[in-house]
Amino acid sequence: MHDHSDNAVKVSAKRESASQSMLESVRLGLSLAQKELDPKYFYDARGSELFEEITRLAEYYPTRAERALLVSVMPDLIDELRPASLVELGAGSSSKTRVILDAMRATGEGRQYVPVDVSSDFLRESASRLRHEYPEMRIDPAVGDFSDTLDLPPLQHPALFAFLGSTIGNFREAAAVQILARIASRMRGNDAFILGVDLRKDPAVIEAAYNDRAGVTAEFNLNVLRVLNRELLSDFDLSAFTHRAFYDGDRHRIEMHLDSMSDQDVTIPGIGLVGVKKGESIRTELSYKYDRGTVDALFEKAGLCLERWLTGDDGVFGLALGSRRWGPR
Ligand code: SAH
Ligand code: AVI
Repeated sequence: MHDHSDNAVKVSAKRESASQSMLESVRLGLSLAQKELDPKYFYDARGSELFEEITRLAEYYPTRAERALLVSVMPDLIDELRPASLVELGAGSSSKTRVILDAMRATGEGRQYVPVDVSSDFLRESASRLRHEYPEMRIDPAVGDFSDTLDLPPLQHPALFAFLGSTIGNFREAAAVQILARIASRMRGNDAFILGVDLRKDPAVIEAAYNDRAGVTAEFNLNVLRVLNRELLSDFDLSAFTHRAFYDGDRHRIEMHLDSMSDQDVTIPGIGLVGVKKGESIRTELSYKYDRGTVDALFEKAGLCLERWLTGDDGVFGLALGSRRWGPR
């Protein structure tokens, strides 16, 4: 009984501190000249479902391209690395991860899978499906924000750390390096790391992926306001904002915005009134696109060595295999 109520107190304290940090993050983001929101707030259960829908859109090529690459390289790579565990950051539905889990099953040495995600309910549901599909593996979901800490259960080694889907691209360089360095700090002995990145290509192809005709990306974008209204009791009027996404070829990144259609005052308890002018926007996401050189530089700064760079013949998506750099540079 004690354990149960202690746990309830811990859970409620954790929620309290999460909403306090959301309030701080929103306060800071909306005080900038270019208003900004942290993209992690897209992902409540509905946001995670909308992202899943995005991955099935004709225009959204990254998921299909990464899956094809995983299918072509993972069986041999896993046979070579023979990991006992897989730790995945931002796992979502773990849909593509099954390619890796199947290869781990084939070696007979895969014993543990640790999906890490902020989207708590979605993660737990996905974990319970995985337990049925991979009864021989220990499925240890870890709810958490990898840009803050990486609270992991005890791991079986060698471990393979995976960060797929080009989610690294949603972070500016300094924040991306911090996340990669945090992963590197968890690596022991001959643990390995695999990073999935969307590659630079025809801007029209990239822009289409973030401006689908069915409007799913627009719904996903607006979901951040729905999350804020629920969590912070704010009163954003979703019908007064429209989705806009464009590729910045100089910075090699997509920017996603919510454009305000009118002059409005939004009330956010704990912050107060926030004025948003007609034509002003809130930037909700960046999505950087890479090449081998930029990934190499990120790895270098994070204390990782780029061991292998894998792309399909089409050059659409890249997988970078890394090891921890133990010695001095
Ligand atoms: N890896 C999956 C999902 C990518 S979507 C794929 O490749 O399809 C990005 C995922 O990262 C979402 O599931 C989201 O909830 C999670 N995420 C985003 N920011 C996060 C953060 N700061 N900490 C932990 N998870 C995060
Ligand atoms: C999760 N992340 C890598 C996606 C991306 O492409 O940047 C999120 C997304 N935003 C709009 N569509 C998909």
